[in-house]
Amino acid sequence: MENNKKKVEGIDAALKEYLAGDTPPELWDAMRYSVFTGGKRLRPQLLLATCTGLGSDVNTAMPFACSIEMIHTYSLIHDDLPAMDNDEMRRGNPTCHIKYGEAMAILAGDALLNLAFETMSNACKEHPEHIEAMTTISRASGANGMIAGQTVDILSENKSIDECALCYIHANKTAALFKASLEVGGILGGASDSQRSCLSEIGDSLGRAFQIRDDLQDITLSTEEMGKPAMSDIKNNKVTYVSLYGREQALVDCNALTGKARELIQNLQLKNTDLLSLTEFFCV
Ligand code: GRG
Repeated sequence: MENNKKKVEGIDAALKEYLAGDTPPELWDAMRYSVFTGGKRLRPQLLLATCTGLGSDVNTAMPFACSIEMIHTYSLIHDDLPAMDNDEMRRGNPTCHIKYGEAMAILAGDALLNLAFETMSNACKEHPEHIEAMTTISRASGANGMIAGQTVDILSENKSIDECALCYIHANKTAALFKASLEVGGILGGASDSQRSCLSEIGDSLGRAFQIRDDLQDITLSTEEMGKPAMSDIKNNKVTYVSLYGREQALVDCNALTGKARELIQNLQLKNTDLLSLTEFFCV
């Protein structure tokens, strides 16, 4: 845990440097508020753990790790907006639009997305061979990834969707960024083709497990423990993994996906156990 705290501090220190702008202050305050209110930094940690596990250093990977976190944060700001999930609390604090107003929240999200790509393109100036890492993140966060998942999720509200549609939503809305974190760690760490396909599978499994865990927590944790209203999916009339398969099956499937990811990680014979340790966040 001490080791994990140090890693999160390293990511936070780098994010602070990228988010050092201050004009206009209202915009940068809203951006910093959303980035620095208690995120677990799971995606950047996965990216860095993969890269260092393959023997590469943290510094080359840090701009990409921070960019994934900026994109994740923008997606949360926009997801909380009245036009999407209409949430007033996140991580135990008022959501960005509640604190800064809807217009500033939209702009803060837009600005974080742009800052992510500015950060990655600056990194690619020094290492043009890392352009593939930026392409991977663009694809995973865009209309063939996270935004596609969010679109189908929004279109499915108040509808009884089937297993196939729910699988599509989870694979794209949630798992795509986790998968990209592992893939980018692999690209920057110089993984072989077979290691890279293994990393994609690990990222996809962890991402799906994470969403099932989130669905389980929605019905088992209190509002205080969640940092946002409990039972929100049920209240919003959304089909979840738990409502479709039942709690027992969801527990089994979440742990099976994490177990599969652990097995694949062990087969990779990485140079440290950081990636394996991170899988603890994906079990129930
Ligand atoms: C608005 C384009 C767009 C996409 C939104 C991320 C997302 C897509 C929606 C969030 C809805 C949700 C609760 C998804 C479940 C998985 C998830 C992303 C949970 C939050 O991730 P954590 O726990 O967040 O890693 P922290 O707070 O640790 O940063």
